[in-house]
Amino acid sequence: MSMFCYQCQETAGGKGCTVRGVCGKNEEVAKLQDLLIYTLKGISQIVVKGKIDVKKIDETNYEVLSSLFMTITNANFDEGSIEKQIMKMIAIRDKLSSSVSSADLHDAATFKVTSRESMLEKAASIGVLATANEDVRSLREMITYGLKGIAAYAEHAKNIGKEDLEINAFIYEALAATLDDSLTADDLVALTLKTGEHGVKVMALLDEANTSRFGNPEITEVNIGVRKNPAILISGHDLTDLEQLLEQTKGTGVDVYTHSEMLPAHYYPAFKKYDNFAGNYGNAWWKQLDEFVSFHGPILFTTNCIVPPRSEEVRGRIFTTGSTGYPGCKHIVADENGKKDFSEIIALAKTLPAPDEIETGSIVGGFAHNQVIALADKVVDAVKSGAIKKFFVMAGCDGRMKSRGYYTEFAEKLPKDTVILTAGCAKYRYNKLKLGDIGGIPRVLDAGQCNDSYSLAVIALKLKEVFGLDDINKLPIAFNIAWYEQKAVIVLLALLYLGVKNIHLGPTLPGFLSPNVANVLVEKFGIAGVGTVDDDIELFMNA
Ligand code: SF4
Ligand code: SF3
Repeated sequence: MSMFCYQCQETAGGKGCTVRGVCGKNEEVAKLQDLLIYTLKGISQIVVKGKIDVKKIDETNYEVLSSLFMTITNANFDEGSIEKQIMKMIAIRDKLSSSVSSADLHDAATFKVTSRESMLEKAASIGVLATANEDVRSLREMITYGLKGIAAYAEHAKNIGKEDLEINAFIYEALAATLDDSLTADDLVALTLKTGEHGVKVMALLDEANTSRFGNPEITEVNIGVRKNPAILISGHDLTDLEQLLEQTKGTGVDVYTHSEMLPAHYYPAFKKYDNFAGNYGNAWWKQLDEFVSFHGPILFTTNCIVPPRSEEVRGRIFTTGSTGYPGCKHIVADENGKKDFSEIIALAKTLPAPDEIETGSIVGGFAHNQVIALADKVVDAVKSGAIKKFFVMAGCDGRMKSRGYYTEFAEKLPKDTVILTAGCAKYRYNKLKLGDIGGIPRVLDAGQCNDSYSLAVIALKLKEVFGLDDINKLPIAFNIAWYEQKAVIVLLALLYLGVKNIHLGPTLPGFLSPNVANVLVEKFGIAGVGTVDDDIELFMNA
């Protein structure tokens, strides 16, 4: 076996990618990512054992977040930048370790590598399968994937100047715990829930960062057609990158369109003042292979999901920044003040044709907590009168598997007196269907990006309060979540921490769940997979 990765929903055969990732990740990238995570575990052990004050290691805190983010599915395919990051983290590690006796440290905190070759050799013995017990392995990995999601959201918040060092401290504690052979499966289950608790914290932090900087999302109609100007497509989740791009393209005659998870940026008041912020082009991440061809202009990736491009022509138009990377694509780094120079992208855009029209019309979104709570009276009345029978939280990710057609069919077949609450790129499976409204409340309410699943939890907690219930599970809300990458893992763990039961998770259950760990999730939390659309709707409506 040359590599092993089972962190995402599309893992080969539902069990693990062993030759090459279904995502396109090659053996070298997979191994280097394993080694990067291993190095972070070593750093974490040093921080925990050395009782190092996280307030005093700002650079380490940030670089740990970035490193975790680099290993999220579809974020970084560039061997060179992962290799550089490993060297950087080893240097940070060795500086920190002077305060701890090396006799107390794990190999992850002391190993040495000098070249790409020695890294690959080392990686062969420290990957996921190095943990022999499949239940311990399953829990260690679930915690690690949750931490990747936490890191991604914490990095976005930090880019806006907000941080909560308690979250960084928890990342060290949890990563160090994955090296600790004395912990039992029960200890690790408890740590998994604690990871969920920090998932709630980090999503709240990012929500606070985004809304304090860009305003509260509001109901917005987003154009999905095109204009006649040359244009740049921006994808991923980082709103500070978008803000800088809009500032730099202002008045240049170059339009900016969002792709996939950047769509919800249109809901923020701060971005409405840019006349060149033209609309959303296309659909969820996996459709980029065709959509980037017809877009014609440059594409800027601020985070995942990158799909390896089919042609050199498209590759030549892709730029990466932040934790993303792709071999042969220009990577834009921030200066010491966080400023990024996008002039090369703008200059390239001016030489290229305007996008081809692939759709026309508009879609509506912007139903984050503040907006929905402003409509609370209307929503509560609709529930009390029986006009709305049930809400369906269908947040999460989209993906390429045919079986995800389930979510489109599910949305279409849901009774007309139900409302879908969504967030994340899962929405593209049904956000362009004509599902109508209930007394002016659209039947699909999009809160935003995957991290805005936090908004859906806030809305649920508010409804619980309004209806005077003592348990979130007594609300007329069902959870039918679609997952793909590790941010969805932290969203799921956050919901479990909040006490949400009977979540259905699809289109398939994670390959990283061992049978025993899957049983714990079923018994303790009522987690289930998905069945047929008709059976599931009947089950949910009668629950
Ligand atoms: Fe396979 Fe997913 Fe890992 Fe890519 S991220 S190698 S598709 S399990
Ligand atoms: Fe999508 Fe990649 Fe997860 Fe942020 S962009 S939800 S998959």
